[in-house]
Amino acid sequence: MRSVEFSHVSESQITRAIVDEFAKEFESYVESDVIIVGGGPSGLMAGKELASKGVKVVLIERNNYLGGGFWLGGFLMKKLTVRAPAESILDELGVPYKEYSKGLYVADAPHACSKLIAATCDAGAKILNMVSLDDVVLHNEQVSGVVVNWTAVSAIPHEIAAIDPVSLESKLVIDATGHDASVVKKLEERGLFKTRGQGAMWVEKSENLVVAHVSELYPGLIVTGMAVSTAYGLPRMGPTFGAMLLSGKRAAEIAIEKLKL
Ligand code: 48H
Repeated sequence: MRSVEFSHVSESQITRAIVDEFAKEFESYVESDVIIVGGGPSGLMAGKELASKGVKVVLIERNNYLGGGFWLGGFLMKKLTVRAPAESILDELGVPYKEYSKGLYVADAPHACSKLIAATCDAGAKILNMVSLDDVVLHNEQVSGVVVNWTAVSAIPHEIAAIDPVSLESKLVIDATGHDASVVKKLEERGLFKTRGQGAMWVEKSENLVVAHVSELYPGLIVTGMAVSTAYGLPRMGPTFGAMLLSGKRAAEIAIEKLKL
């Protein structure tokens, strides 16, 4: 192999580059238009749509990796399905797929997931990974941001270190935390909403209902993806992702309408 001469850069300069750039970016997102909690297919899709329309958006993901359930499709078999008309989103993202039967499309999950992540980042959404939702900011009965902490903090027993979280403010928050509906549950803890819990499997009903129920569930809080099923007690759809992508798109449309007011 031919030798390669890398540029002369010190260890301290590498550290400075990381600290400086993180601090600048983090500071600029302490206040944003929209905070999305959850980086699965619905959250990524909402982030891509919002950022591509010039909305200042930050996406918070508790894991190191983005994508949620979109990496695997179903049953550890890394093939994902969407039903018509959601193949239009695969077209938009440039994801190859095949029509398996009428109106049912199959794609490679890692390929689709990485295209969606790249599209969201390319559109300009900022990502905070390894950061978990701790609470909501509530001003005058309006969700006005989130309280967050490093995910690693939750692994430290409280007796060893009590590490306070910080707040990020926004005009709107989107709950895209999947089955957990973590943001909605923060309202439930205070008696402000009653989640109905996810319904049983019924694919034919489920996807239409999920997209139709994407809404501002509480002032300042829009819900999307599987969090919609959990919040409103809708049937689940199993390993098919059309409603996740289209509900993310719908959440972005609702957010844009609200931001115009
Ligand atoms: C920060 C958090 C927190 C938190 C969770 O589960 P997801 O893929 O969610 P969706 O709704 O975009 O897609 C659901 C889909 O993957 C699925 O499970 C389907 C279609 N199931 C159907 C069925 O019948 O079972 O992604 C949610 C993301 C994950 O990356 C979590 O790590 C993250 O949200 N998250 N991030 N703080 N408190 N809670």
